[in-house]
Amino acid sequence: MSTKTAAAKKTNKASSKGTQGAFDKATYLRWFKEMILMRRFEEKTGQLYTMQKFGGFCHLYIGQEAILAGMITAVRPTDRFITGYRDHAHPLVLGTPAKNVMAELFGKTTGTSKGKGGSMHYFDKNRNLFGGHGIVGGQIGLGAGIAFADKYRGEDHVTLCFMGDGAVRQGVLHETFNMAMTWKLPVVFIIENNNYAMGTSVERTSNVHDLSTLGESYDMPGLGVNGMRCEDVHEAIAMACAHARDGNGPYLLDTKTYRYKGHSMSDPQKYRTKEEVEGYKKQDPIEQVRDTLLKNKWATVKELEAMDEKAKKEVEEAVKFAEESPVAGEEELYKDVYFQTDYPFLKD
Ligand SMILES: Cc1ncc(C[n+]2csc(CCOP(=O)(O)OP(=O)(O)O)c2C)c(N)n1
Ligand SMILES: [Mg+2]
Repeated sequence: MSTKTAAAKKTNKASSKGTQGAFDKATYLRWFKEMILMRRFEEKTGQLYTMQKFGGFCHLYIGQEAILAGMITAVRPTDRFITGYRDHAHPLVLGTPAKNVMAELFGKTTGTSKGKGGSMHYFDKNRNLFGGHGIVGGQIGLGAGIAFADKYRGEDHVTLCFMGDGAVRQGVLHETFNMAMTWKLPVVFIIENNNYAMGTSVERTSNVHDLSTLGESYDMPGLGVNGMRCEDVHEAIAMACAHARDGNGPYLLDTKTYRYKGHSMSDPQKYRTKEEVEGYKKQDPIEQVRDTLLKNKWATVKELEAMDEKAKKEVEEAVKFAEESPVAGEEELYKDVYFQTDYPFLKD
């Protein structure tokens, strides 16, 4: 007997197809501008971490930029966003000034969370960014909760809930998928599938390697997306958001991407070959967008270099700002921090 559900039939296992001709010059320039800033910011962040300018964990987004660039041209600024700890690029693409993103890394009062969140916990209320979560999969239930609040209030926002391929193996995914489908919540689950959870590949984690099928038991539609192409990501997210906004409930997108750097800053990377990394670099999303801009004569090499220089300058200024900003005084320590004294197990 077939166990395929309606959603299984809806699940499109093939990557969405190339649609390069459908996008205009302005969109490609926007993608280039967004991605080059993310790339330069993260390159500098890696250097600063090595120089011990800031501590804690540090997970870089280099290689994965097409997901956020394709996303930003497909959503409304009023939509909601939540993600895991590989989160430096999310505030950048949502428009948080680079200087405040950098200052947060440095633990300074001018950071997005006054330096109390650091690398893994970016929040920006003005841009509807609800974290930055260090607990793998912690954002999955919270993302559905935000969507529930919007539906309850009768607002037509969509929540974009990002997670890694490792996070999908957390139990909370199943509870959340079930409730989100039952209540038809306006949430799009986006797997930033870089094929590794620390050093463990998708293939070693489970017998199910096609992550776009993970919602089938709940009748949730899913789609595999080429996450190295802004065009494919934009199309998939625009479609999934329209589906959710129209009251049809959640969508699952498995965007296949790659991180060029290690999991965090201390990763000997014994689980993959240099050839594998080089293979993905040949599909670099920034280079792809650059090629399209040049081929169509929408920009000259010089103009693109100038955009790159501008991004580098913005990052340099962000570092200067972060270095010169003050650290919080003692009086700040317990402000905006959950602090409860009446736990039964706490003694005076
Ligand atoms: C609940 C929980 N378990 C384990 C960890 C340790 N941990 C940190 S990152 C990570 C891997 C997650 O990989 P993935 O979801 O694919 O995200 P990526 O790092 O590839 O972006 C693990 C197991 C954690 N932070 N939280
Ligand atoms: Mg991963």
